[in-house]
Amino acid sequence: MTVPTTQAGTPASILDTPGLDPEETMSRDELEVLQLRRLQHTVAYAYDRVPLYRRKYDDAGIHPNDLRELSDLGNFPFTTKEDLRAEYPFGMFAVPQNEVARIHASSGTTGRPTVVGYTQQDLADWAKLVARCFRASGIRPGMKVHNAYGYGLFTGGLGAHAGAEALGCTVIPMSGGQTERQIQLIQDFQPDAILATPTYLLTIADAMTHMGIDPTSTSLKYAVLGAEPWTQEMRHELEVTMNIKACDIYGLSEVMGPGVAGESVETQDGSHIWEDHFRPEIIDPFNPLAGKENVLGDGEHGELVFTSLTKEALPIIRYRTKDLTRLLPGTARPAHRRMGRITGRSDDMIILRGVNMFPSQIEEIALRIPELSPHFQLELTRPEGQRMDQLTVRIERRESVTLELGATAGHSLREQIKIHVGSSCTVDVVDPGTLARSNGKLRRIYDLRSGS
Ligand code: DLL
Repeated sequence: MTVPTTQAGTPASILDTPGLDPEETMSRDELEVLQLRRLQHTVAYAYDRVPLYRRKYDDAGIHPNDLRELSDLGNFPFTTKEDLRAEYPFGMFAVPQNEVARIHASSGTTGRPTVVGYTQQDLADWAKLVARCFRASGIRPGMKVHNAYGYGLFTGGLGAHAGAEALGCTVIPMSGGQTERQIQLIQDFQPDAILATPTYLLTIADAMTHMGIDPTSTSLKYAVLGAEPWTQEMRHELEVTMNIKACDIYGLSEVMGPGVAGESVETQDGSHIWEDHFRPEIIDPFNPLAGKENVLGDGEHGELVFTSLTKEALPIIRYRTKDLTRLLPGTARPAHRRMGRITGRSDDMIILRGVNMFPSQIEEIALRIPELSPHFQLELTRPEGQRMDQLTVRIERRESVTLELGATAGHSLREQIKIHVGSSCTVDVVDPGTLARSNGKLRRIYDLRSGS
């Protein structure tokens, strides 16, 4: 999501939304008092109960008592995905197993899965925060909500489910996949809102058209989309195609799941981080030394780092998300800072002939060319005997566009990428309906370079 840099101000009417939590309307000063109290508790709690934190802090010569003001957090060591993997499965848990009410885990495609746990209190806090996001996105108690996030070990399905219930909605627990059935149920049950990844909502809209259903004619009015990067251009595409208001929801399993941050429908200017439960920091990912001088200021781009302030089963301190963004002042919830658009993850960055690029940049450029669809893949190859990597953007032309016009649009995409990203690539415009569709988080990059 592209976010304006200036603070838009907060019309009083937004803060009059019925049912807001008191923490949503408190002042920044009040919020920081609460943060410091909770932070001091969490760091001491983690040090007492989780051997990894004790070891790390002892090795670094730092103690929870050294945390006297919020910025002192910058002196504590980071926690990484590798730490969680090394402690697989339950080494990071701060409570005995009989107090763990739920376990989730990442898919673990690139190694051991990371396992996270929740006490009953954690689950209640999580549901409250997801409900907060949905309310901000326009959903109200009594509405019917179609949940197309995947149920299971992934935090999306059950996390969104509990949040919608906590808000007082009627939940339709559809999960991901079975697209035709989803569409049938949307037709029959007439939900007001849909929860899905942006690319899966695109799949649904696309399939509706193929089934002869006008996607603008459904009962849906709101969509709360997340779990993968998406752009302002994608928001526009989905809002127009489906005649809905689409807001962002952000989160990650290691920190909680969906609901760490959520966007307001009135401003649609990026997700507010719920700072009564999480303390965000931005660091330089390429110089991630501990020490508060390495924490970047608000507005500066870098890697997002989170510390949980209330979690019991899995307190997480200075977790490096690998998500690249910046912190911006709060608008619709003035005390809570917003996160800018996530440009990408540091591990999704393509380095092509020395130029850094992210799939979201291609999305942004491609969607401004009317003949091209939002369905695209990026293929990285290194042709035999060559030292340079090659990027091929494979993208579908829109249904109504001829082969010739599609090819011209492809040339234009190649030019625009050269101008805006600064690197040459090949663009292959393919027939509509030929690229794999998303069922949840879409894989955009196919890295076919030998040895990778
Ligand atoms: O994707 C949690 C979630 C579920 C969020 C449903 C929103 C909706 P993980 O599977 O642990 O958790 O993946 C977390 O997904 O570090 C980001 O890279 C990415 N991500 C999540 N939300 C957004 C978003 C869930 N709104 C990883 N925009 C994170 C961009 C997102 N990227």
